[in-house]
Amino acid sequence: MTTILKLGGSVITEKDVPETVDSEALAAAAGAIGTADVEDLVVVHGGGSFGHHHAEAHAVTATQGSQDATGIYAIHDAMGRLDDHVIEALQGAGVPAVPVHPFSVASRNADGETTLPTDTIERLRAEGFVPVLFGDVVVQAGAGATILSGDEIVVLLARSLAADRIGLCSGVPGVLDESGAVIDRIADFSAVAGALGGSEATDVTGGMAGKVRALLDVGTPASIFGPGDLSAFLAGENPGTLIE
Ligand code: IP8
Repeated sequence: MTTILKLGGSVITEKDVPETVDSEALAAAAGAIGTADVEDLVVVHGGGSFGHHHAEAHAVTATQGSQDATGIYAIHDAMGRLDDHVIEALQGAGVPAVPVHPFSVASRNADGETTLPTDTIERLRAEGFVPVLFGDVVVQAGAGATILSGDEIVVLLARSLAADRIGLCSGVPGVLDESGAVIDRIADFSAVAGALGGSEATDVTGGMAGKVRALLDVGTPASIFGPGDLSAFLAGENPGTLIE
């Protein structure tokens, strides 16, 4: 049973204060992972106040690249610093976490299609490690490097590792309807298009609509839930919104 868990950047960092970890939230998430009985886990985390701050400063987005090595490294290096905190917290909670830097392995063609080879990740899992990836920069044909979001990494991994479950631990308790209530289950985008701002939203790195569409496409059952529900998800429950 392979589980891919994303810790949202807004969960583990203070989103509005540059390069600030939310140590309490990170420790709580790491503790929940450490005490859970998950046999085969891959962790991905977002950028929060580390990556996004630097990406903005260097005007790099998922589609707008840069060939400035200094700027690209500044973004990658900030994400590496956040990843150091994540690895340290996970290891401190007894999780055999080790880093896999997407910038060193992923690549994108001129159409924006991303390839993320997984042989290293699979070997790490076979050896009992928990690979930890993160939203990063990615080399893109003709554009220098662009942003590869943690959400896109989750989708790529779910496909290539034939994952059984996806969990997105986010700053919200699930996908919300027009009245602000959590939608329990989404099986069809058109049923929730109104609540999510319309079916024209297709950007997988963008808001909730793009996220839901991308997860429906993958076909792996995916739960979107808040930090308080992380233990329940890892115990096999489907808290928040189940997308399948
Ligand atoms: O927070 C973006 O990852 P996300 C990472 O999952 C960077 O969208 C480098 C901005």
